[in-house]
This record gives sequence, structure tokens and C-alpha cells, in this order.
Amino acid sequence: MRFDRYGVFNLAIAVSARMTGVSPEKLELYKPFDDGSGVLKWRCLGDPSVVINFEQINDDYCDCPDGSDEIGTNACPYNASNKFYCANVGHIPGYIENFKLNDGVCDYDICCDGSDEYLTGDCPDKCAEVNSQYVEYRDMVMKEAKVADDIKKEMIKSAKSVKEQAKTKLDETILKKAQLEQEIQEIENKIKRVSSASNEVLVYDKISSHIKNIMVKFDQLAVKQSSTNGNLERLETILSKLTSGYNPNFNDAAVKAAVNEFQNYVSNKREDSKDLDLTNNVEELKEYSKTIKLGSDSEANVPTVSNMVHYYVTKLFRLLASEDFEQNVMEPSQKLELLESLEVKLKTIKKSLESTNKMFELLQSNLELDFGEDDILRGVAGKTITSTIGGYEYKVGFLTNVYQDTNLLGTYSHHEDGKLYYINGNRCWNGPLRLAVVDIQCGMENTIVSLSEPEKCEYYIVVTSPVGCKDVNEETIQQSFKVDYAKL
Ligand code: MAN
Repeated sequence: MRFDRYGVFNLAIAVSARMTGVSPEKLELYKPFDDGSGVLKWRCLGDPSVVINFEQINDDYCDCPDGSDEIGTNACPYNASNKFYCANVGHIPGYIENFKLNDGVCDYDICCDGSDEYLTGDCPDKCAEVNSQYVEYRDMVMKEAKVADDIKKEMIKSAKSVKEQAKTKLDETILKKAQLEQEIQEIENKIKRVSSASNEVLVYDKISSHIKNIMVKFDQLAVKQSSTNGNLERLETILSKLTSGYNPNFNDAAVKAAVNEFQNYVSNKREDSKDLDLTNNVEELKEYSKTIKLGSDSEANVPTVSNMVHYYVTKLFRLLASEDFEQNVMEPSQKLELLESLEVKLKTIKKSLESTNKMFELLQSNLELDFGEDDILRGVAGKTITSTIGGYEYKVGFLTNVYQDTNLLGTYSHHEDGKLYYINGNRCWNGPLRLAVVDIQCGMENTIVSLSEPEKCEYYIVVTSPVGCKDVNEETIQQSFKVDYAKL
């Protein structure tokens, strides 16, 4: 128990002695309680069933299982939740690991007031100096962050427009692809049609106009024949009337002879087949001529069923497919010429389709690629930074490849937590494939800062770039601040 010079227990004195290293936020937790025994008690923070005397706090002996009773000494095994609090008046309060207490080292980066060395007293308060260093650093970081932020904003803006352009281009490419595919289809169909066009001229093609003339003549002949028949019928009627009506007593030798002749004519008259039907014969001749190629031997062109089928199927195919191709018979040289020009056209369009397909795949994979938040990595994608380190020239291609001279260290695979991962590089001598990790830190320029090979053929490359800049705040600045001991 702590008594003042009048022998009265003074809680304030007792408490302040026990509270070394306890932060203001935690003070409440270190209040003693009176269990009526006359001795102030306290419960360990991590295990309240463990009750110790209040005086045992910071007595350089570890009583609590969690070490919460020795926050101001290094008596207990290290526990991050019991770090020693340095008030650092004039600067920012800090928390130092207990094992660093009173070790003779001034840890001004955490405890600028030197309170971590409260026993040795070796470390005078340097908070004013440390704070001025910090303010200078903070202002510089803030200023740089502002510039970096502006660059980053520009990058995000251009990333957006690059993405939009890629989308538009993809739409155009899809359209072009469809058009080219259709053109190819059309030309291929045309080639098929031209190829199947008959090479040889048919007999029909040569005689068809003559056949037409014959048919016309037949028609004229039929008209003529019908008028002759009419005349004949009239003459027969006249003679028939004469035969039945003449006076046989009137001895006219000429009339008798005419009647005799007519009677002979009637009894000998043969019934003629009315229509000679030559038209049918000519029709047959016409169809037959369609099956015979000009100049061929007739053996191969007899109107067999298969020849006829071939003829009509070909004719039907031409009829169906002939929106722009009327010619179903072509001279071989004409056909060859047309086929050649179609093949040239086809080749050109196919080439164009090939490059359109490549463009399509490129754009599609580009749009599917993860460029991080706000597509920020588009701002550096494809750029390469170079640096010579340890006799090798290193080339870091953002989202492409990393090289050590001409040796491939890896091809971009993905990004995570501000790091780019490159895999499947050239094989290490008797080892695995090379790989590289590119750690992007915040910086105004895209540059290689350092390179190490923590494991054989595994490369860790630190680069700076505006894309690595994150929003800065007081906390992140404090974390990155390093005290310059030489200036203290
Ligand atoms: C080369 C380089 C080195 C690597 C060795 C492994 O010399 O690529 O970085 O460590 O090969 O054999």
C-alpha cells in the first residue's frame, strides 16, 4: 500500500505508479476494486477470474496469463495487445513492444519522448524534433499525393475512353466479321455454281432454233392441210350429188365416165389418219438432243435414265441458284477465267476475315481482362520500363512480359494487392520455370526501383508508378514515416 507523508493511503499516487505504459483509453480497465480485505485488488484483463493485488501491476513479475499486469515492463512474454504506451507530447502517441523497454536503445520512431527508457533515462525527449521531421515529411507526401492523384485521375479518364474505344471497335469488328463471312459464303456458292456449269455445248444448244422453226412450219402446214381438206370435202359433195342425181337415160358419155370414176374413187378411198402428229416426233428429238454433248460419241450420251436424271437435276439446280448467274453453259476458257477471279476474291476476303478474327479475339480478351479498380492498369498496360541491375538489363512490361536480357522471366498472369504476377518464364537450370512479382509502389514516374531474387529464379521487382498511388491519409503517412536519427 502506498501512504503519503501523513500515513494516509493515497490512491492517486498508487494508481499513477501502477499506470506506467497504460494508454488513456485503457486507464478505465486498470481501476482497482475493494473486496473488503483491506487490500486493493485487480482482475487480469484476459482472464477476469484471476484476481491479483493492485500493487502487483507493473511490479516486474508476470502474474496474469495474458501479461496484462505487466504492460509497463518486459516481465511477461510479448503480447501485442499489451504494448507500452508513449504519450509523445508534441507529437503522435506511440505503442512500443514491451521487449524494447529499457534496453538502452532510444526508439524515437515510436517513443520520441524517450519514455520507453524510463529506467535507464538514457533517452531525452526529442518529440519536438521528430515532430518537425514528421510535418515536413507529411507535407511532402501530401503534395506528391496530390500530383499523383491528378495523374491517376487523368489515367482513369483515359482508361475509360480506351475501354469505350475498344468496345466500339469490338462492335464494328463483329459486324465486319459477319459481313465477311456472308461474302465468303456467297463467293463459295458462286464458285460451286460456276464449277457445275456445263463445260461442253449440247447438241440441243446448237439445234434448238432450227427445231423452233420446224415447229412453226408444222403449225403453218396444219393450217394449210385443214383448208385443203375443206376444199376436198366440197368437191366430194358436188360429185356425190352428181352421182346420185344424174339422168342415166340421157346418154352423156362424159357424165357417165365421171360418175364411174367417182364411184371407183369412193370405194377405193382409204381413211387417212387425221393427224400425222409430227410434233411429238420433233419433241422427242428435242429432248434427245439435250442429252448429247456436241462432238461426243453417241455411246456415252445415249438417253439413259442416269443421263436424263443428271440433265434435269442440273437444270433444276441452275434454275434455283441463278439469281445472278444465268449462264448454264460456258466455254471452258470463260469458266476458268471466272473461277480464277472468284478464287482471288475469296482469298483476299478470307485473309481479311483472318485478321478481323484476330482483332476480335484481341479486343474480346482485352475487354475481359481485369485491369483493377477503375480500370487503372489500362493506364500502364503495354508500357515497358527498363533498368540495368547487377549486369543484367531488366525489362518490365506492364501486363505483358518480364525479361532479364533476352531471358523470359515470366508472362503476365494476374494482379493482386498492388502486385503483378508473371509466370511460366524460361526454365531455371535444373530447376522450375522462372517467375516474377512486380510490386507497384506509388511514384510520379514508371521506374524500376529495385530487384532481388529471394529464391533462385524467382524475381521480386519493385517499381513505382502513379497507378500504385493510393489515397493518403494521416494514418498511412504515419505508418510510412521514418525518423532521421542523424538529424536528431
Ligand atoms: C541466370 C540468371 C540468374 C539465375 C541463374 C540460375 O544466371 O537468370 O538470375 O539465378 O541463371 O541458374
